[in-house]
Amino acid sequence: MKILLYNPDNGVTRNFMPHLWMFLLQALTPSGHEVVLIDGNVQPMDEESIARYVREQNIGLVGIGAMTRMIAKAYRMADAVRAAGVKVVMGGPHVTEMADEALGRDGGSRHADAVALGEADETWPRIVEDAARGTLKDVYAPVDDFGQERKPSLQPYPEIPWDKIKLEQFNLLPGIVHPLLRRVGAGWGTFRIIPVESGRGCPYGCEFCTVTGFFGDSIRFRTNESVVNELLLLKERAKEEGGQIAVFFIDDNFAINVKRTKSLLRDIIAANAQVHWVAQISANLLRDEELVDLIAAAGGKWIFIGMESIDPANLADVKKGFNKPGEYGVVLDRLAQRNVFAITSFIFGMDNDPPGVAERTMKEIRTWPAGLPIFGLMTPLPGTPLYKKLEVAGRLTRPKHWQEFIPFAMAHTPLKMSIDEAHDEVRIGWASSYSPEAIEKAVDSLNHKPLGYRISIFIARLCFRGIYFPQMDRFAWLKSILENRRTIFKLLRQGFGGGLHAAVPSVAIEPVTGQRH
Ligand code: B12
Ligand code: SF4
Repeated sequence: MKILLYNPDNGVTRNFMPHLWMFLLQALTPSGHEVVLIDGNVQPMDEESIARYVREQNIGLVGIGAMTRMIAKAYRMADAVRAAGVKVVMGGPHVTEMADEALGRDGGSRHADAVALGEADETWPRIVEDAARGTLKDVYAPVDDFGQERKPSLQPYPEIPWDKIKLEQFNLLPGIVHPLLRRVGAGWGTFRIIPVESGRGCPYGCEFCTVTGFFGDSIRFRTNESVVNELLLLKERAKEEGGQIAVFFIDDNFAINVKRTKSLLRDIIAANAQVHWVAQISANLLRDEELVDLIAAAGGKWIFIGMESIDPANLADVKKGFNKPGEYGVVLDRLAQRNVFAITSFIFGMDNDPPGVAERTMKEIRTWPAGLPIFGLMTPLPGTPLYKKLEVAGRLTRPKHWQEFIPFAMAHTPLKMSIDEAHDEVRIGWASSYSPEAIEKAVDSLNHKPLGYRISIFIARLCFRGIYFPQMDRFAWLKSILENRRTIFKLLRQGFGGGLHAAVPSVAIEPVTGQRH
């Protein structure tokens, strides 16, 4: 049987990284079946083209995975596939919470022939065999013979053949610049970010988060050896291709067990398996100096920190009181001293946020080392304690907000401002962090750092700008480049002043093969 795994586009940004679930399920597919992957963010498709594709390619089963914000598109694509006579199985965090919606048991129309609940590592081979036999069931739950929930242990972990997988669609560098970059320096043909997980689960249970409910509070880790081998495979591929590969450790809290993280980082260093990487770590765990030293030595370049708010009352309200705003600056300085920078994520529209929250937060951010701030709105995702709380209180204004997804729009009324005011706060956060002036300031503030750091912050800011301000086509990119010409000229002047080689960003996109640790 030929199987298509499809991830719909989010309609707002291009994807900078493939989705791990597709590669994982491909690796877990029983032999004898062929699996093709299409990520809609890089290969846009509409209903007609997916229906044509499955017919022309003789696809026997389509698997669709989606987060809540992509689910409306996922359902439309599933409908088109089913209308073409091909079975659809859906999985991922949204349908796990809303299986009845996907199966048409809630009064709406049916979109999926089958739904895989929760982690599908162990159910996927069964789904494929059932589909091949024509005995697909409605629901596949990860349970043992006694009906008890069973979470995959991650030991053993499937080997994802990164050395053979076609990754052309995920090259972040536009084709037009390849020849030029090859002349600038060896190792510049491609640049990709690859998702790698080293563990699953987070016990913290923040009110707005899907993770504790979905992956459970039982934390599971792969063996150090299996992670190290994956990194070595990626490093080897980058070398062979003359390209760049960076890794995104997608674990929700990469340092949730500090002892184990340190041991993994030490093994990465010992095996010379360092590539540049990004990971998500909560601020409280970054108090540990030794951990931060090891992060830097093991290739860590960017740490994503869910700061959420600078107001302790907000944090306590959403059960994230372990975040201590008073120590944010210290933590960020500690990282920056080791040339590791932070993606700092904030949520506006929390119940204790009055108008002016964006400016107050910005004031604080400006005292920190330049990083990448991002701003979102409090969003009640299905299945979260937040959703239930707001539903019970009758505060949901769009209880099924995902059916008509609007980016950066609230689905409930906050307590201390109106919905429109909350939308304004988010706009202010993005506009004042990503205006040409703000970008120039951020780059200038790193004048004491090597040129490569400044270039990498600049490129990253331009890319992150696109999360809020649509930047989907060449014209939008050209406009953005033009607006930021002052900073570009400054960087170029410094680059040529120090020789062209010095202009090559040495941090975010330094050749992974050029070991310097
Ligand atoms: C990496 C990641 C991202 C990446 C996404 C890009 C990418 N290429 O991966 C980035 C950083 C861009 C991102 C952004 C966002 N993310 Co995100 N992200 C994650 C994260 C940390 C890891 C995803 C992952 O790979 N997990 C590991 C794999 C193995 O798990 P999985 O994807 O769930 O797949 C398993 C099962 O779900 C199932 N499965 C999944 N799909 C399918 C399909 C089929 C057919 C089958 C059978 C099974 C199946 O099988 C897999 C193996 O067990 C998750 C949290 C988490 N730990 O999962 C959040 C998570 C998915 N993100 C979330 C959110 C909310 C967002 C944002 C909306 C945040 C924001 N406010 O801006 C944005 C929106 C992104 C967008 N582009 O639209 C939520 C989604 C909740 C929901 N109900 O939708 C999560 C769960 C985190 C959370 N705090 O709740 N994210
Ligand atoms: S620490 Fe992060 S992953 Fe864990 S529950 Fe809170 S928001 Fe979710």
